Amino acid sequence: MNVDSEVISVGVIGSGGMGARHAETLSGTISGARVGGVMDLDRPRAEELAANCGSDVMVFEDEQELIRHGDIDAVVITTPDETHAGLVMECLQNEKPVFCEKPLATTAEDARKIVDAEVELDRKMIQVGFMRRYDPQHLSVKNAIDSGEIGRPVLFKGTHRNIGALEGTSSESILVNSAIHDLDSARWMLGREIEEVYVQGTNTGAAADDEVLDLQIIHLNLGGGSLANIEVYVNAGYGYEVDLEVVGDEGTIHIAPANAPELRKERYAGHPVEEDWLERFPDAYVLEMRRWIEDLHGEKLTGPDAWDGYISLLAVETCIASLQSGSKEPFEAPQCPQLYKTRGA
Ligand code: ISE
Repeated sequence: MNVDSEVISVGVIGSGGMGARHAETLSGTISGARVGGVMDLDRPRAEELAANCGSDVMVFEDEQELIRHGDIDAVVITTPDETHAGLVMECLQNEKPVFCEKPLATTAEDARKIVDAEVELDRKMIQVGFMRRYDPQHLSVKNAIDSGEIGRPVLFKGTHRNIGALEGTSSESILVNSAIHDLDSARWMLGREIEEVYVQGTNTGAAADDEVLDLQIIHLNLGGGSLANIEVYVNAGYGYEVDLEVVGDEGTIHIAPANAPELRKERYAGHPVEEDWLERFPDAYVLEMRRWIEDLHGEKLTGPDAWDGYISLLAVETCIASLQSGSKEPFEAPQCPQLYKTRGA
């Protein structure tokens, strides 16, 4: 792509769970890349992560200093959602390729500004962390659909459960922070654009907060007779689960139920459930980083891009409108710029 260095020096902004996972992957598992710097407002945590990633990893307290540093070739952003848009823009202004965790921004308006800035550069610089697209279980379902094994896919049935809501969760932030994965997944799996959304929510009473609609059901119409039905429940309590079945007119396909084998013993049959996304998607996180680095060494970026980040936020905002109006809301995707039409492999 546009990184000439034999070993790409990546600056990681944010040293929490996701930042640490990506940094450790980059320094431990992937050839052609290294962690060049770590930034976090929590300096001791940044220092600890930097030390885990090598002896010569720089530690920054200022994001812009990291982005602008001459020895940083590319950037990974894993900071809180509301900081993403500003940091991605800063990367574009400095012409540094950037891998940004989802969501790309917290409003579609900010995501559109990013798209416009990237189109202006006329070069894809951004990958968004929709890691389900790299999850081997999701990929085997996607490959089956694309090879015609279940005929014409007509229904995406998704379940997305978190063990407990993040601090400060609101009915809207569940859509911005969690359901955005499912909206992207439905578009990607079915290869169609959303045309209409309808969202209902309820407060389950599972957590102290009785205002938040912590269980939401999203209905999507993706055109051509394709539908999606997605449950997002952030206070499931028992564990973390992402489940998917796609129904076609010649059969259905379900992702393999778990990473662990099913045990049958003493009138029990079952398997352990992961605690969170880091436990559930270990391979996906490695594969998305590996591919990103390969693409940076190669011709062009092939992963989920700024357009996917933007469209998913437009869909989120339509979901919020539906939640508030209690009605179906139409969704019309804007014209896709040429830059995003050729996605590579
Ligand atoms: C979290 O930020 C993620 O991205 C997880 O994949 C998702 O399942 C969770 O709901 C989000 O809070």
